[in-house]
Amino acid sequence: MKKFAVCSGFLGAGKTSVMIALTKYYNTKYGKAAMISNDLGGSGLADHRLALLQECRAEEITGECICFCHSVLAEYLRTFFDEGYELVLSDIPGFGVGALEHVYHGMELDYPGAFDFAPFLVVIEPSNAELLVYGDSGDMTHILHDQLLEADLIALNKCDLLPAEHTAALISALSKAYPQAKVLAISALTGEGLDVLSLALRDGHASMQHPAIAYEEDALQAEMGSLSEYYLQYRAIVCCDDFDGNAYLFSLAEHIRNSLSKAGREVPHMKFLAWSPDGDYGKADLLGVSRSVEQPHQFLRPCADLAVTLNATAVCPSAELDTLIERAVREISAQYQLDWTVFRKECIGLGEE
Ligand SMILES: Nc1nc2c(ncn2[C@@H]2O[C@H](COP(=O)(O)OP(=O)(O)OP(=O)(O)O)[C@@H](O)[C@H]2O)c(=O)[nH]1
Ligand SMILES: [Mg+2]
Repeated sequence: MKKFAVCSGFLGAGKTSVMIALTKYYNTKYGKAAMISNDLGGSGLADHRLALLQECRAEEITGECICFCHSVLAEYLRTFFDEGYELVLSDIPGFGVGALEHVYHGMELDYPGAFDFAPFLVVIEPSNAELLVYGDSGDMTHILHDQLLEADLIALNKCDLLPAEHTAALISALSKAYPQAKVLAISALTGEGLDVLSLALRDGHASMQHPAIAYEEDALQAEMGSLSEYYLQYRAIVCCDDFDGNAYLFSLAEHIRNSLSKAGREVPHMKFLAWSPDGDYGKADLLGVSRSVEQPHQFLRPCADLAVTLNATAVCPSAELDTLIERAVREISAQYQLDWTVFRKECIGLGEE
């Protein structure tokens, strides 16, 4: 059994967290699992680094969506399968809509019979599930709806944040609205539901359905076109003995959140990952300007030398985003007396020339 699964879902739904948790769980229970992080910028993704820091077998495919680079994806899958990996998961950049057609059907056309596709997995977080089930129709709900139409498996993630009866109501509403999919309640954080999800991926098969995606390509492209992708990597040398890496990441995230909010911009997801040479690391996430900064992992020890990676998808013109983030890094790093050197920066306006 050698399966490949796409893990789709909206920005910040928890795709990377689910892939990491599932890969680890699968390794302890069933066999060898591996993961691929896919994004549009150059190499050195925060998601990939996070997977390595958590000791997962992981690779990254950068610079292009796996929708459009089948030979690269096929090469990675063959390598993993030759190494004895039985389940390989990959996420998808942007909104993910169309990935079923482009990745599963596209790969089957290019390499007939070569790969066994696991059920197409879509991860959704409770606030977006609520928007979809109980909210008004709008651009956001159209995108979420189309994502779920593609699903063979829907994983309602972050269930640790909900009371049990609330989870049950959402599962029931999603099952009714998307009868083609099996709907599961999971938590990448606590591990809830990973047993059922693992077995569903291991034993199930992709339906290879052709869903009638209602949202027009043009409208989707316009939505995507309002986004900018930002990738920054720098090294920071600490000058004082009492440097607190967790406070530094929090201050940085808070500064950027406030600046974006003041400018009337939005940030579906921005990741702040920093690690020291001994493998200790801290992570902060911004999941919208109106939500508080989350710190899912904290440094355990003081550190003197840091590598920092910031990745963001923001609803903001690229030049403005660049200026705003640059200023935040400069001001907060000065406050914490860090000597910092940028070694890679990319800012891509998806709708800009
Ligand atoms: N409470 C809780 N938080 C979670 C869970 N899964 C993920 N998160 C948090 O949700 C945020 C986003 O998670 P990611 O895994 O980075 O989401 P993603 O879908 O990969 O995001 P993009 O790569 O931007 O598309 C992070 O702060 C995670 O720590 C969960 O099960 N419970
Ligand atoms: Mg991710």
